[in-house]
Amino acid sequence: MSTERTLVLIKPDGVERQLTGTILARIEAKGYRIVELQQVRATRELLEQHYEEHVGKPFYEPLVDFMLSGPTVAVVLEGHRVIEGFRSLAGTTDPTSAAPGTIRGDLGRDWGEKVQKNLVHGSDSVESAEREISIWF
Ligand code: RTP
Ligand code: MG
Repeated sequence: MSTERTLVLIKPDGVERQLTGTILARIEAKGYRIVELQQVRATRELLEQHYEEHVGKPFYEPLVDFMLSGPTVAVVLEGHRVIEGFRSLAGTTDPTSAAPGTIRGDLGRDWGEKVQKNLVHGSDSVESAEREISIWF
């Protein structure tokens, strides 16, 4: 059985642009099940845990400031190979080069800023998913 759970975040740019419904509709159309969902204001402490692998990188501080700029919608998805599947649905990190047909490729904008405001986050492994779900829920 390879039913997995993954943590998806609709980041503050997605919530601000009122794309929550559009993004969730794409996820549901793909067949993934929403098992948890809540809108939250992240704290600096929460983000420090969530982004621990990026602490010290040049984009870390702008990333945290961006994530503090407004509410985030946190979602737990369940499905067959959903970790890889959601990242495929999301597209590559940079919205400019993300493929058309993906969330970032179709809906993401290049804001010309230090951090990639790329609408969504998705866990990248089973271990990350477990760790991140326990941080947000
Ligand atoms: P995510 O974790 O959000 O699903 O995205 P990802 O795996 O594609 O990207 P990752 O390398 O884990 O980076 C986390 C988030 O940091 C921002 N970032 N900006 N300016 C930059 O070069 C840069 N690099 C990363 C993005 O918001 C990225 O999603
Ligand atoms: Mg990542």
